[in-house]
Amino acid sequence: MTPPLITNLYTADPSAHVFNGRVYIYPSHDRETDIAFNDNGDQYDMADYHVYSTSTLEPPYADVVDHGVVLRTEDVPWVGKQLWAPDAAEKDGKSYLYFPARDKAGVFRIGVAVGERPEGPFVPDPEPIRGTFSIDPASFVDDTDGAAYLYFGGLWGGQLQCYQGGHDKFDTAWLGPQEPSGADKKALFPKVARLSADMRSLVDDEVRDLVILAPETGEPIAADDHDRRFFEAAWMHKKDDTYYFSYSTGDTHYIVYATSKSPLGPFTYAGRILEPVLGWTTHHSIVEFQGRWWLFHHDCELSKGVDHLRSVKVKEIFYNQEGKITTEKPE
Ligand code: FUB
Repeated sequence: MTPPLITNLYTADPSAHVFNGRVYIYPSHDRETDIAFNDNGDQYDMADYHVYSTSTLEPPYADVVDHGVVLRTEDVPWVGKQLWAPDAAEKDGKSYLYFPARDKAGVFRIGVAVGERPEGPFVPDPEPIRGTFSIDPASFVDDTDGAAYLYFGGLWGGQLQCYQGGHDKFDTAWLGPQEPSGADKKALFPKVARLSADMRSLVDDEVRDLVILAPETGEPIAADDHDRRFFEAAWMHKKDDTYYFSYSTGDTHYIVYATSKSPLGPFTYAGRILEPVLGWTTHHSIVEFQGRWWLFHHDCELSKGVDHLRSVKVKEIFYNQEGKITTEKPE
């Protein structure tokens, strides 16, 4: 059994980046609650973020540093509750923490907080990023041209299904653990937006669908294709000239990926990266460090299977000659 990378707290949804030659990890901070479990995710009632860093990804993980609390619910004027999966970016000497939370009306939004260093602390903007909604922001700065993107979205408790009538129309009839289904229905797409030069707003407030196609038909993945349709946990990375968009399939518990030659897509489904782990949720990130590629993820082994008490782990991944991701080292 792989040991957890982080053991001083329960942590989940790890977004890993290499800044200044060191790996920084931006996880959710899970905590005990007496909230009844449900499929809306109410039991994931997190109230602050810690940042971690390390210079080595080999056990026994002797150099993992907890940089302490970098942002709390009460620091952010618009937040009501549930600080879910965050991500971070660095640009022009400043650090940016992107985070989803329910606002005071219970609607998930995405906020940004700015810091002077990757380990924080971070000062939040007073309002959520205009144009954003739902959960699980993932930022990506393209090394080709420096353009920055924000990917986001999540079904059921993440509320993505409430925007089928338009990005500015929140339909409360779709609240809860539901999504489109039926023979001729397309899956809902994750979202992508360009980040402005200040990294704190979207270019033209514009949010687009990130289309994921089935390779065998060239058509969008079907809503009933629960082994491959997007559920939550967006992540983008690039290797050579290929963009890899990876995500969780939610109720089928896989981490899967799709590829494209553009960060805006369309993407074509390409395969699985992680089989189901112990616990309902699965969420990950992928980063290159010292010439090797690493999959950060979480499971519930340390809490002996308590769904909302998760622990961050890391394992090496590989690419075959065609650029397909594999968890086994090719011969
Ligand atoms: O941690 C809360 C939620 O659980 C995340 O936002 C989802 O991706 C799932 O991991």
